[in-house]
Amino acid sequence: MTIRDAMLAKFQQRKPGFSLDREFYCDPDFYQLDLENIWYRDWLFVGHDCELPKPGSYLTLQVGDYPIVVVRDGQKTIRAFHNSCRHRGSRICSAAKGTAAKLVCPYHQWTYELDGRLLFARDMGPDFKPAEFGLKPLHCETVAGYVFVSLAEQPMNFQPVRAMIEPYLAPHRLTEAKVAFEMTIVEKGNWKLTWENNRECYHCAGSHPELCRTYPEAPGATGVDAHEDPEIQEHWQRCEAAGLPSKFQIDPLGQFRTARMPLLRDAVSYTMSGKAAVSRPLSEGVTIPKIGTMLLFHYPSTWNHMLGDHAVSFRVLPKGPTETEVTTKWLVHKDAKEGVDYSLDEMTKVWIATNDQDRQIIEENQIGILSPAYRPGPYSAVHEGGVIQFVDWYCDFMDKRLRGERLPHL
Ligand code: 3BY
Ligand code: FES
Ligand code: FE
Repeated sequence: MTIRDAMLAKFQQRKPGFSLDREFYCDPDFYQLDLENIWYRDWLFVGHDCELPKPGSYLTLQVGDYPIVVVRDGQKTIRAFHNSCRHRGSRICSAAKGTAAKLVCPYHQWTYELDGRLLFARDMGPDFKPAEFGLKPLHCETVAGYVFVSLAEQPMNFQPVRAMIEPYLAPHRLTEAKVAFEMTIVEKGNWKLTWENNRECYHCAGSHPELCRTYPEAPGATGVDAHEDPEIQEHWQRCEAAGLPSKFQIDPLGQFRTARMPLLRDAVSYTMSGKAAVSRPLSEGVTIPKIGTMLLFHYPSTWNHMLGDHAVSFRVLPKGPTETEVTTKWLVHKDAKEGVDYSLDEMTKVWIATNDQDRQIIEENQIGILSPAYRPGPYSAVHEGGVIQFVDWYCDFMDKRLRGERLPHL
């Protein structure tokens, strides 16, 4: 039986509402199927366009086997390329971020224009045609301050993502932002465990004392049954009346969602006091005091919290069958000054603590799953509706991909 058939058989046999079999969380061959069918084919959040402020600004990342560079070209267009030289393949940019007038390979100095064209290659002979050796481009889309790339030759249609998330993000002006602080952690757990943990707040009371000061444990806030919660309904009505798109929306395949959720009591931000962390707000046109948090996820690479005063984005990247990298960025208005308009410590304290708590939970979850005694267990329908949604999305999506079925977005 091939690995593909083994995975398909597991989808056939799986008990809905239960966690997955062990292989999904640790087997290197299953991990490879995840890479090939999800990570190498879907739109992935890579960073914010404010991180590429001028021509020549670039950022790099590694998605599975693929090194990628995202760069703003001379016309200010954001482009993405395979970060692999067309001479003998060396990685070109190795810094996480930087600025370069041209992209110069460190090995033999082949020099590329910011739009990927090969400009210069020393002593390659009269027959050498530089036009044939430009950097290989990736599909790249920018929406409301978010940059997405796809490694697929024929990517999924980005239009449905754009149509849903643009109006929700627009009031938060991520295009006018700067990254005030960022942090990357590695969780020793499969990427799906990172997501399962993110999609529920069943664990919050036990693990997140700082976050629980402001973020509601009510299952509707994190999960998929917000419609049943009168407080959330009331919040949507108030926010939408004030011109802020707020209602829960999820795409037909379940891959991305937007919703604006209330915070607890008088809280307006993720601080220990619940008070705003930034006096010069990021969001604009907000005429009501409590807008809560706009939650956006897009599987498999990002979840986000948009507040009135600042925003927090999270990027997930798989590093191995049992290793996942999570990068968190705190965004403020580009003119906000540290020490004057905000204190970094006040703004970052809650999520630095929360991320570390989540890392520990995920690592313990992974260790327990690695035990041969592990068997899939039942999710709480009350608190873990979001996890059930994620796992159903994953299984359905992979099943269709492995069978070569057309997905509606394609
Ligand atoms: O990190 C998140 O986005 C979710 C919601 C709050 C905590 N966690 C369950
Ligand atoms: Fe890049 Fe030789 S590998 S110049
Ligand atoms: Fe958590």
